[in-house]
Amino acid sequence: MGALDYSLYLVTDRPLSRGRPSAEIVREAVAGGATCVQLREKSGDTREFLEEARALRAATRELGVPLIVNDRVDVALAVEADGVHLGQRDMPIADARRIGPPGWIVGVSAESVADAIRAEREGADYVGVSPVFATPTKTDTASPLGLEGLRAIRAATKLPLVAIGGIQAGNAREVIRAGADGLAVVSAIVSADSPRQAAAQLKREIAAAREL
Ligand code: TZP
Ligand code: MG
Repeated sequence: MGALDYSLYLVTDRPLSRGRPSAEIVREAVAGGATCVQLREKSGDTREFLEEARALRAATRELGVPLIVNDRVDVALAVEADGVHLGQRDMPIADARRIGPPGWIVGVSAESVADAIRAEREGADYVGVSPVFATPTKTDTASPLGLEGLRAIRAATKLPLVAIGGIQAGNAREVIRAGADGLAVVSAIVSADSPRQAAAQLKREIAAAREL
């Protein structure tokens, strides 16, 4: 797979989706302009994770957007996802590369400049800058980097940066202006009355920030 469009990177979250299936959220969000989808499952067993992954693989294929699986290299491989997203305590990049197919996308979360530099050296395809702002969606995060922290990571690596944590329409422009190539969003899309409209609004903010 060539360079991805990370502009609006939807990260799924079933508990925050108000009873709507993730495949439906994905369809709506992509209709609104989401360019990339990450399946993130933090509870349930492997079978359940796999079923979700298969459903999202079918939907994302049909929609023509890449599917990245969070944490689980085995699940990503089993459903032929486009790649995997790894945290600092997940499988190292080199191991994921060794067992993944050629051209696999390997993204890594960085909570500091040092993490981002290491991710680049180890061959990550992109860096998730985490978290930019405080968020109730993930409670075990490092302290928020803020826009300053994001700028520092921007200055330290050439890799595409996908910012995550507390991102919504009201702060989207400043995050892009601070150097993010894309916005990774959970609650502002999955919990919205209309994930389609929420995604479209975020896309407009991204476009506006890039025009400045
Ligand atoms: N990693 C760092 S913050 C976060 C993840 C998965 C959650 C972001 O959720 P939200 O609802 O977009 O703030
Ligand atoms: Mg992880």
